[in-house]
Amino acid sequence: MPRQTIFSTTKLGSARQDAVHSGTPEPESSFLSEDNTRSHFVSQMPARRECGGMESPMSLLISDEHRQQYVDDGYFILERVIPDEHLQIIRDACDYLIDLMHQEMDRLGTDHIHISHRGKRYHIAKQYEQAPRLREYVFSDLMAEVCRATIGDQAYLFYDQYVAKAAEQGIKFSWHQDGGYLGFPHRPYVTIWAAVDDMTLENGTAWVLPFSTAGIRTLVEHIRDSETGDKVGYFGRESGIPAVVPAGSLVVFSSLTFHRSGANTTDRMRRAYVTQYSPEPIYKAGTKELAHLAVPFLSDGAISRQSTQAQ
Ligand SMILES: O=C(O)CCC(=O)C(=O)O
Repeated sequence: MPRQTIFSTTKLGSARQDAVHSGTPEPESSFLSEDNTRSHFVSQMPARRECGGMESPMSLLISDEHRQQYVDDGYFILERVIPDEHLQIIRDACDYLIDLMHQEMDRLGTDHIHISHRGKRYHIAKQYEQAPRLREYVFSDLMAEVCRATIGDQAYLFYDQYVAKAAEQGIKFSWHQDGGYLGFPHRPYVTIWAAVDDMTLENGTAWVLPFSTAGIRTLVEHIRDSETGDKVGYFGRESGIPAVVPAGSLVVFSSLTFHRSGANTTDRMRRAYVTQYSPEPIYKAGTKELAHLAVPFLSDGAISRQSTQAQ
């Protein structure tokens, strides 16, 4: 059955708004703007795909409208597109990586490493090779399809990061461009934020600020928040658009797109897994030293063998 791509800008009724705020499971997920207007493209999947099936439908997932939204506003979302098997791999990786982070905190005698805070919020970066089978997702057909649609036919894994917010403790994450953490001009790369759990306003989902709302699509200077360690790049009044999406969805945005996330006020952990791909290796400004990773992924649009073989 072909997937249906819808673009809608629909005023939503108050019943729907109540459902969002009460945490009632939603029949359909969406980005909601502040004025309660839905304004994004939705790829509807009749069911989750199996891994390794005969079907190769990936090109159907990303429409011309998604591509245009990425150009115009710096983001798009794909709902329920992560195959079940990969979602399970990502979930299993969470406990494993948090355990490693605790071991490292213990070793250093601290409860705070970079922007991770023990028992509250974890940002576990560049550990994809540690967690069993995680690379299968990182270098999957799905990631390849998103890369081709956003940064083109050359792609390198630049960064990966687990972002887990503990129940009732998970603190918010400030407005930033991912490029703000890099801190120097670069050819934009793409961030693929995967919802590992159902995402709600209450559990601290991610919010994006479309280019057209921010009024800017270039890198801005970020300022470090001394309390959280977060870098902050937007101080305006816009609140952005929250990603109220089911587990298995992707929020795809540019390294120049402002985004943030809320606090987790629920009694369950909220998990997201982020991978970033660049169209070329990124070196620290004025040096030949890589800023982060540069694992070859796509070459002329094809998945490179290097990325599929275990290191
Ligand atoms: O999942 C989140 O809380 C947001 C993560 C984020 O903004 C980032 O990793 O840049």
